[in-house]
Amino acid sequence: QKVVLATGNAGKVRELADLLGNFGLDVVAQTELGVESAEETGLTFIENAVLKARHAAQITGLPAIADDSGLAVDVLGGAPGIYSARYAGIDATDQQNLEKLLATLKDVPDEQRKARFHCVLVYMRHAEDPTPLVCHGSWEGQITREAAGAGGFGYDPIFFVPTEGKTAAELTRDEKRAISHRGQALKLLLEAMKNG
Ligand code: ITT
Repeated sequence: QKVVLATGNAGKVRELADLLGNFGLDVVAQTELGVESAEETGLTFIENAVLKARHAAQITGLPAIADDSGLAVDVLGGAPGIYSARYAGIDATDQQNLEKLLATLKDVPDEQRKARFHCVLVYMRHAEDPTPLVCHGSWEGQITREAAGAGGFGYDPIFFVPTEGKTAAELTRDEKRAISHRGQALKLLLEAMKNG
């Protein structure tokens, strides 16, 4: 079964594609099919994931899987949240976003630096699918004072995972996937897809 992965984010593709492939899906990233990113006008991770999956399904005629995710920082009232990719501006790089967050939290003491990643994965069988599969995972951590580690993507170098004693960027891909927001959402999605 061919499925389009409705993301332009290479980090997400790395963390999702091989397990979906092992599950028996023939995964193609939307960029390989020339699909441009959908406009993310939703106000929730769920809405944005549905928008992205629907857009890719519409253009390709294939079933689609989308990932909407982000980082919610307690002391910022859950920001940057759904705006995580655009935190430092509309075309901001991961590095710029991460630096803006470190600067914003400069005077915040260690015990107030709690944060969590969220990931919503959506599977749509076709663009008009009225009952998409929707799965959510979250991951608790703490924002560091400086970046560490070269793995992962996005905010991983400043996301300290207390259970591992390392940042997310210091974990291997398999270690991250075993516990991350995306790994959890993916496990739920594969179970849901198995059941129809
Ligand atoms: P697509 O919409 O094309 O999938 P995107 O990068 O724009 O790609 P989002 O709108 O979902 O994706 O934004 C997600 C943001 O959250 C982005 O800034 C990521 O770097 C960050 N993020 C999500 N998952 C992450 C993870 O596992 N590690 C670090 N940062 C993550």
